[in-house]
Amino acid sequence: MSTSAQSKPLSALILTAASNYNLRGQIVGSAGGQSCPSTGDLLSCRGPHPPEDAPMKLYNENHPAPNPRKVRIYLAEKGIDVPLQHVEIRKRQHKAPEFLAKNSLGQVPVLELDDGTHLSESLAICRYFEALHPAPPLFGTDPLDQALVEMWIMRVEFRIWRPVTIVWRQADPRTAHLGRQFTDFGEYNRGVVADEMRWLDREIGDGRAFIAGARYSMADIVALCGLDFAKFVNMPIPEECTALIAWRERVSARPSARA
Ligand SMILES: N[C@@H](CCC(=O)N[C@@H](CS)C(=O)NCC(=O)O)C(=O)O
Repeated sequence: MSTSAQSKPLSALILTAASNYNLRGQIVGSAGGQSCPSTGDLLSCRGPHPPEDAPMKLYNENHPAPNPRKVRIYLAEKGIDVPLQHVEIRKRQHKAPEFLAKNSLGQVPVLELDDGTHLSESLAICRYFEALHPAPPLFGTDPLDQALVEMWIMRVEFRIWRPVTIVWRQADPRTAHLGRQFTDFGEYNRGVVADEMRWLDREIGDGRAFIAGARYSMADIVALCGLDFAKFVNMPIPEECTALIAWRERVSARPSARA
C-alpha cells in the first residue's frame, strides 16, 4: 500500500488494491479487491467487494455527480482504497428511507465507518482521511499553506460551484422533473459562471502551477470537479482562458482524475 498514488494507474488502485481499513481507516491487510457488476439493486456493489471484516464504505454515484468524484480523486491521490457502494440517483435511491437514515439530506457522498457512523459532506470526508493519513498533504503543509488551500477551496466552491449548481437546478432540462425551475435566474447564472472562470484564469495566469500555489492540493480537486461539471451543464471554459485550460489539462492528466 503506497501513500502516494501519483505514479500508479487508477486501475491498480481500484482492482488490485492491497489494503483495507478498520474502524478508524487504518491500514489493516489485504483485500484482493474485485469489481462486480451493477445489479441495479438499492446500494448495489460497484467497486471492489467490501471485505466482511472491514465494512467501511463510501456511498457513491458516478458521472456526472461531482461531489463523490471529489472524494474518489482525493482517495486516489492518497492511495487509499475504500470500497464503493453505488447509489443510483436517477432511480432516486438517495431519497429512499434506507439512505435517508444515513444522510437525512439524501445526498452522496456518505462515508460509513465500521461502527456505523455516517459522515456526509465531501470535504469533511476528505478531512477525516487527511487527519488519519497526512502524507502526501492535500490540505496544505504549514499554517499559511493550509490557510491558502482553505481560501481557494472556499473561493472555488462559492464563486464557481454555486452558480454552476444554480444553472443545473434552475435551467437544465435534465432537472426539470425535480420541481419548479426559475429559468431566467438559471440562465443568468451561465454568464456568472463564465465571468468567474475568467477571474480564475486571471488569478492562475500569474504562473503558479496549481490553484493554491506550487503544490497540487484539494483546491485543485474541487476546481477540477466543478469545472468538469460545468462542462456537463454546457458551460465549458471560455477559449480565451488559456491558463485555466492549461491547468485543467495538467490536473486531468493525473491518474486520479479518472477516479
Ligand atoms: N455539500 C455536499 C453536496 C452533496 C451533493 O449535493 N451531492 C449530490 C451529488 S453530486 C446529490 O446527492 N444530489 C442529490 C440531491 O441533492 O438531492 C457535499 O459536498 O458532499
